[in-house]
Amino acid sequence: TGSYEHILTSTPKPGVGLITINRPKALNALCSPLFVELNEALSKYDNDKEIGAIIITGSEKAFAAGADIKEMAPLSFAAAYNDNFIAPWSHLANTIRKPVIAAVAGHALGGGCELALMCDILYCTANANFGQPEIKLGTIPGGGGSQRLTRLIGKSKAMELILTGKNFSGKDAGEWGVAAQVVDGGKDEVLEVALKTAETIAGYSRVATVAAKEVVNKSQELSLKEGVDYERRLFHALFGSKDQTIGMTAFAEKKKPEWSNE
Ligand code: CO8
Repeated sequence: TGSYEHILTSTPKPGVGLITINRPKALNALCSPLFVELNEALSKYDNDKEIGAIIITGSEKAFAAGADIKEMAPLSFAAAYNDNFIAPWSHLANTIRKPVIAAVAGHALGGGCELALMCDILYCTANANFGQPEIKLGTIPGGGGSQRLTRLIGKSKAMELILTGKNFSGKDAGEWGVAAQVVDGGKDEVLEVALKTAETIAGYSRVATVAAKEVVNKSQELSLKEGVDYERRLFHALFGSKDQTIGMTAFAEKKKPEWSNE
């Protein structure tokens, strides 16, 4: 358990690092100091040999109600540009190599929606409240929402949501393929599902799970041929891992594999 001001961290299951956004006064609005803590906790788990999967969750009311509007309000173009405001948000998507699961209940708006979309697997409650309401504030998404949402749900739907600021439900997120699963109940139930998946992932070889995440993410950036070539190279590379030998030998011997993570 770390000592942070705006987040809580714990390891509720073997191999699982849990980060709970905990800024109830502001519905978990993502102020810059919160993001510094989130990035630090993510890196700590990413570098921890005991951890195989990471979960990010919020409260019953809010996963996160966006970037902190009160912090942003006085910023000038020069201040935002010179300090590359929001850039640290990319840490999760650009740097973290272990699988990250979002367990979303309540509001996931603006930057909160974008944070959920940066995660590798998204679970939510049926009445979770997603949206990119930036247009209502005279601005546009800044944390990748226009890109990730469009890739997930297509141009027309993404345009409609981003241009109107209209929210969409957890149920919609499930139907549109934004969420891997929509869970009946509230935060506890969605977290339970996330924990099960995280525990499963953490039970496999770290070499294989990190490689699996890497190749799936490449599909979002490369052409099909380049992506398949990339996958093939990494697939070949895994013949050099101890765990592939361990896994295949255990299968042949009808034993449970004991992963070395090498
Ligand atoms: N920023 C700062 N404070 C917030 C935010 C926010 N995003 N959201 C809520 N709060 C605060 C409220 O000001 C309020 O504080 P106080 O009690 O001091 O008045 C407290 O949280 C509780 O909120 P409400 O009283 O409004 O609660 P309701 O239940 O009535 O309403 C809503 C809940 C509908 C979620 C409402 O709070 C709301 O509309 N919030 C703003 C949502 C929004 O517009 N989010 C997008 C922000 S813009 C953005 O995220 C740009 C992304 C830029 C890139 C980010 C990088 C990834």
